[in-house]
Amino acid sequence: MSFMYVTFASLLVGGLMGLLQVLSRSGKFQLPFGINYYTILTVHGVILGLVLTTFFIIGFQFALMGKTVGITDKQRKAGWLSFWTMLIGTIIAAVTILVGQANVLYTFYAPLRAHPAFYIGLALVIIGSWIAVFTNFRQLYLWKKAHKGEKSPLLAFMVVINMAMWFIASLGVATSVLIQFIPWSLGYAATINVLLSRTLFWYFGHPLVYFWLLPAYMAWYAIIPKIIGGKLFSDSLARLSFILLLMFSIPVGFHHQLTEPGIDPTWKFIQVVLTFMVVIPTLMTAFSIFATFETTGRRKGHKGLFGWFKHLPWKDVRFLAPFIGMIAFIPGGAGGIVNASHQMNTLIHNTIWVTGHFHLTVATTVLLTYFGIAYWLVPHLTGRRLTPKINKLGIIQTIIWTVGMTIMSTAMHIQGLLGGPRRSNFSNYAGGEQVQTWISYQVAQAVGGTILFIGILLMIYIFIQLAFFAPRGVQEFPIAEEEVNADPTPKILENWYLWIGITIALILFAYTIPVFDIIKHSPPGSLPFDW
Ligand code: HAS
Ligand code: CU
Repeated sequence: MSFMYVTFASLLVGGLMGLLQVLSRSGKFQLPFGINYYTILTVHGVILGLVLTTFFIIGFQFALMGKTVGITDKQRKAGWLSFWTMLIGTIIAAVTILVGQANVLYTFYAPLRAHPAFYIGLALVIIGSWIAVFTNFRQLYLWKKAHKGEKSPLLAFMVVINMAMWFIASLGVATSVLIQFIPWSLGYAATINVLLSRTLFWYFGHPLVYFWLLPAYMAWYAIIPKIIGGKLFSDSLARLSFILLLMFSIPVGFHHQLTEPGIDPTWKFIQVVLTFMVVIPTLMTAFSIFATFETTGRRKGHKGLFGWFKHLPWKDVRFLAPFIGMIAFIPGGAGGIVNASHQMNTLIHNTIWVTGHFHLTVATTVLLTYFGIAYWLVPHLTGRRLTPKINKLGIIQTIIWTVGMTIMSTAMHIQGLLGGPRRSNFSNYAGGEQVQTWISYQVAQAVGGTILFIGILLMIYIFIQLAFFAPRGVQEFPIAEEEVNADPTPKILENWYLWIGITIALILFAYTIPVFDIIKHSPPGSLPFDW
């Protein structure tokens, strides 16, 4: 529950920043008190992209582990240590940004330089998350020891995959922060290798987006079926798709650096191929979820080609919110395929199209699923119930979100194609001729963003109701079961040495030579750019 408090406090703070941004970028609104646009942009990205997500995920995963494999007192203490380390890190980083000492955005690209406290705060968030990683590993390990020969519970398996991915990936950003950014910001090193820092960031940055997505997949595979009154579609398929996501999430960071000079195109090509591989487990997921919907509906006796679809529990927000999330992933994922295609990337890179892409993926697909989880997880934890009234408010919230995001994200995609930049405040570029071609889309974003902010206020209200005021009761923790006659899950799917081995081999293959090149052939390091 503590993790949830930080999550929803972050939603409010980060969301307010988002509102200020869309208003500011419309050119019709000046930030008050001389606040720097890039300060609020950094708060927005760090608080929503890094803090909200990480706190929600780790809290949710602790809940899943506790329910499936159990938690000892010692592990609970480790959970608290993880929480406080992350929270202290967050506060240090947040204060540094708010006093204007870290206007470097959430990607903190060198040579933009922040006050050392910003990097130290981020390092603490990562270290805190590692405590959770090893606690979760130990939870499953102890369960396995006590249940020799049995297969691990599906959700615990999924949590461990996500944490393994997170740990391997965050080693990249931790290296960069410890070896490059902290010494440089403290003044021990005069210059910094920009290309290396960005490469280490994206080695982490792409798996980061899958670290956000996998908890949503956990809910789609193993929780939604229970909510709709069905069973797990296939335990083996779910595990296989998580293994593939682990393997193909990390060796692909170059698809964020396709326009970056200094990386051999051959390696960009190889990483793009690996990027496209990730579509396979994603489509496996889509297939099996809709198969669950259909088999459940047919088993309940709904006839015709689409009878099962009509009778899905549309009025249950625990289902509706994640479902809209799934639908948003169709345009969101298709946009990702555009981004990853080298030629098309040259058109959309650094335009607000990319912002449109990730507001569909992380801010709709992922976030609506997180909301869908919170509707039952929060009352479950506080010993309350999701009442029909709050459920209805949740449905309204989901609709507000869908409308606001459709307007904002569509406008972002179109403006991006017209060349509208991302990561920048309003500017008419001294003439304003080109700005005129896209300014109406920018205004549409202000409209969509304002609707979204109303959605955030409603969500905060719902959260407070569920946490403190809803009537006492027992809220179910929905976990789907397997079919009675399900095929046994092949043992090989739990061969951690094999899958982590392949993952590491792929990473070494995709990164060793280009990183070696980057270190060997780099131009002299860059001086800091402070503002
Ligand atoms: Fe992305 C940039 C490529 C997925 C998040 N992405 C970003 C950034 C973020 C982000 C935050 O290659 C910005 C980073 C920054 O600040 O610079 N992305 C992809 C690809 C995928 C992808 C190939 N992204 C995500 C997810 C995210 C996320 C997931 C967050 C959660 N992305 C890129 C690239 C860039 C990028 C480049 C860099 C751009 C640049 O130049 O800067 C894939 O994983 C997508 C696979 C998904 C699909 C869709 C499958 C459809 C499904 C629904 C099926 C439902 C059905 C039912 C079929 C192929 C699962 C239909 C039934 C009905 C009844 C309707
Ligand atoms: Cu990516």
